[in-house]
Amino acid sequence: MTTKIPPMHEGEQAAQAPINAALTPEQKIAALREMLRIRRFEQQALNFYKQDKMGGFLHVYIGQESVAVAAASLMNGQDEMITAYRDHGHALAVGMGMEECMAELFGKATGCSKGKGGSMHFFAPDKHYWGGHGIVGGQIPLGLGLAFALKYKNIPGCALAFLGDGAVNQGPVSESLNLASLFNLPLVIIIENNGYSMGTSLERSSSIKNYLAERAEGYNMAWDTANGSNFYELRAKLHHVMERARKESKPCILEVATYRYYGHSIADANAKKYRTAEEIEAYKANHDPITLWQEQLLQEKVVTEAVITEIDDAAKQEAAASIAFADASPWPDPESIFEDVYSQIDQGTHFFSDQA
Ligand SMILES: Cc1ncc(C[n+]2csc(CCOP(=O)(O)OP(=O)(O)O)c2C)c(N)n1
Ligand SMILES: [Mg+2]
Repeated sequence: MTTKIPPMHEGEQAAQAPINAALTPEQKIAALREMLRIRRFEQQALNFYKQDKMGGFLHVYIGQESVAVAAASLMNGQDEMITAYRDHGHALAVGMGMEECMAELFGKATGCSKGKGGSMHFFAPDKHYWGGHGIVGGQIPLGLGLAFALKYKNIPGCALAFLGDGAVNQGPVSESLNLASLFNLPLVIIIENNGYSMGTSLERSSSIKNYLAERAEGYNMAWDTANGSNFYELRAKLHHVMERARKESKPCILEVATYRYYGHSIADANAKKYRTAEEIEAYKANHDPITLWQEQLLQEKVVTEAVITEIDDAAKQEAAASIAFADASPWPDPESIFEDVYSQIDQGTHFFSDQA
């Protein structure tokens, strides 16, 4: 039995999908703005990481921005999102501010996790964003829990759980797939397949026939694939599986083909050893999601080159201002290390039930 979701709205056709045809010029520009904001934010972050302004690791999302932006653009106030440690793009896409995010990278008290989480632990439950997790695949059982809670509380939303191509092979991911299908949970699993897990290529880490998402069949679950460089296709496919999860309470896997331009983390000493400079350059030249979206909007006459420059300049300025904010912010009080260990106790709020 095959459970692949029937191919629809692929490539060229995707622009005509109702969810895309309904987009206003402002919404299309907003998507471009979000992608540029993420890129400019992370370019500043990696510069200052290299200047020793941050502790721990820094995993940048540059090259993958379209995925988080497309998903966030479809969230309806009742959907939830969770991801791994490559979490800055998702955070900005759901509406977190650059200042609180940059301050978190600097380890400052004004950061979104009060300077105690760093790059891998951006959180904003009030924006339905549940982080930011460093244990590979560990966010998938948590995403399953979000989906279970939605169903249990009769909330007609879906849980979006992102993971990488390497994380797919973790045991808890298999356990989660089984339970999601067995309990018919509204879980949308999005594999951001960027071809590598640290320095290991997909071919060397995963035993597959064609696609990682095909593993869904072993759990009697639907699956599909999407081109991460095509914003319209991403939105059409995501919308389809999100609606199915919300309305029919059915899980699925959507595998997105994407690519990261930098090393696994900025401290990745092997960054230049496991793939060629030509491979990276070819991807940037032919598949960059921001360039392609810009070209699409120019072609549709939604923007001019001057408007793109204006939006990009604003994103650069906002990112630079967030550096100044983070640098000037105070360090956390050492005593605060004991606070915020348990969300309900320390904050007195349980966002999830509040927002039902
Ligand atoms: C349980 C566990 N094992 C190993 C690691 C070390 N580790 C961190 S990221 C990573 C690779 C994951 O790659 P992928 O899932 O493809 O995500 P990407 O970094 O490409 O976004 C590994 C092995 C970890 N953090 N947790
Ligand atoms: Mg990967």
